[in-house]
Amino acid sequence: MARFPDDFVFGASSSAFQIEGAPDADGKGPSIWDVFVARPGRVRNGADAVVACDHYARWPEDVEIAGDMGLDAYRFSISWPRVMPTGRGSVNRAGLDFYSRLVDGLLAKGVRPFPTLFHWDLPLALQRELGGFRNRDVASMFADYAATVARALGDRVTDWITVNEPFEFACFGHLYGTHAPGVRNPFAYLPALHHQLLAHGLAVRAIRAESAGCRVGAALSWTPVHPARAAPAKAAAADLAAAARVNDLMNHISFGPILLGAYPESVASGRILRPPVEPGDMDAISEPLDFIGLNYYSREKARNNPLVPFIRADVSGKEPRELPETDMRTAMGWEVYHEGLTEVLAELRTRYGNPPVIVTEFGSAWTDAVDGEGETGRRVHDLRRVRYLQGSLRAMQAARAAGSDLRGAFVWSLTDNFEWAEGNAKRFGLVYVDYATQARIVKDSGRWYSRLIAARDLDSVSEEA
Ligand code: IFM
Repeated sequence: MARFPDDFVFGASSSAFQIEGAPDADGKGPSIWDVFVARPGRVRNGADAVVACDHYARWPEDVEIAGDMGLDAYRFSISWPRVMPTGRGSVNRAGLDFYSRLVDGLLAKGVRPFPTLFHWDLPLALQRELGGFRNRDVASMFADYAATVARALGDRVTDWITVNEPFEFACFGHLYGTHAPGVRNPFAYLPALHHQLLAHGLAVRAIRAESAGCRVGAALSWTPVHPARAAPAKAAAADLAAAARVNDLMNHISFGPILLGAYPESVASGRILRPPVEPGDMDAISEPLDFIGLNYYSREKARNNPLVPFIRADVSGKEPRELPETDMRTAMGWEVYHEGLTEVLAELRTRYGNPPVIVTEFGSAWTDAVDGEGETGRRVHDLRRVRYLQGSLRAMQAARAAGSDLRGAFVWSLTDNFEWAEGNAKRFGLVYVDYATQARIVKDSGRWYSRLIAARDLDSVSEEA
C-alpha cells in the first residue's frame, strides 16, 4: 500500500508569472497580471511580481535543485506574452528560446518537462482589445500559440498541459474580481470559462498536429463541496442541495465538458446565465486526453441561502481568510482534509470512467522560519508540510488501491513564489526563497521528498532529515 511503482511520476510544479520576474525582458509583452499587481490594494502588502523568484535569470540554479532533488518531472508554465507579445501574430524568438534552454537544462538533469501553456498570464493586448477570454476568438488564438510552442519544443517535450484551473481564472478574475483581469460581472464568468475550455480542446488538436505521439492533458481543480449542516439538522437537505449546486459550478463545470462532453444539467439549463455553446464546441472540448490533471487542496462547505445570487448558497471558502494556522488549517486558512482527495479520485472512477490521472498540484502553505546561519548552515524545519504531503500521498495510495489509474503527483510548489493576491506572504515551496537575497534553501520537506522519490515507499522514509 505504501509503495509507489517505479514508473509513478514524482514531480513539482510552478507557473511563469509566480516565479519568473523580468516582465519586459527580451521583448516580452505585458500580461493582465503585470497591470493588475500594479493597481493599489489588489495584492497583500502591495507586493508585485517584478522580480518574484528571479527565475528568468536564475533558472539554471532552480533546474540544478530540481535535478539534485531527484524529481522525475517538473511542471512549469510558458508565458504566452513572452512568446507572443500581443497574444497573436508575431512570435518573439527570444521568449521561445528561453523555454527551449529550460527544457534542455531539465533533460540534461534527467527531469521530464511538463509545460503548461496557460497559467493565467493572458497577454494584455487580448484583454484590452478583445475582452480576453470573454471573446470566443481568443480560443483559436490560444490554439495558434499552442501550435507555435509545440513546433518549437515538441522534439523534446512529450507531455503537455493546456490550461491550468479554468474555473479559478474565470471565477476570481471575472466574477469576484480578486484576480486579474479584475472584472466583477456575473455575465462575464461563463463565457470566460467556456472559451478557456474551447481553447483547451482546440489546443489539444493543435499540439497533436505538431507533435505526434506526445501526451496531452489539462490541469483542473476539484474542491469537494460538502453540506455545512448534516442530519438531524432541519436544514440538512437544503444544504445538501446547495452543496450539489456549488459542486456543479466549481468542479463538474470543467470536468463534465472535458471528460464527458457535457455541462452539468444545472449549468446547461441556467435560465439567465448559460455557457455560450456553439455547434461543434463540445466535440472539441471533449477531445480524448492522455491524462487528466487534478489540482487538489481542500474542501468547501455550503449552506443553503436563497438570497445569494447565482449559487443560492454561502460557501465557507477555500479563499484566504484570517484564521490562525494550526496542524489542521494551513497558512491560507484552508482545512487540511486529505480524505477529500480520495473522494475526488473515487468520483473520477465512478462518474468519469476512470481516466488516467496525474495530480498536477497538491501542497500547503505554512509560516516557515529559517534556522542557522551561513550559506550551508541555514535550514527550514517544516514538519507540517512533510506531514501534509504524507497525508496527501496516503490518500492517493488509498485511491490507487481502490482502482484509480493514478500515474503521478506534482507538489505545489518547487520554490516559494508569488501567491497571486496574497503576494509573497504565503509560502508553498519545497525550497525556501529568501526574497531579500534570492538565496534558495531546500526545506526539510524538500529533503524528505527527495528521499521518498528514491525509496518510493512512504513507510520506509523517516520524517527527520
Ligand atoms: O498558487 C496557486 C497556483 O497558481 C494554482 N493552484 C493553486 C495554487 C495555490 O493557491
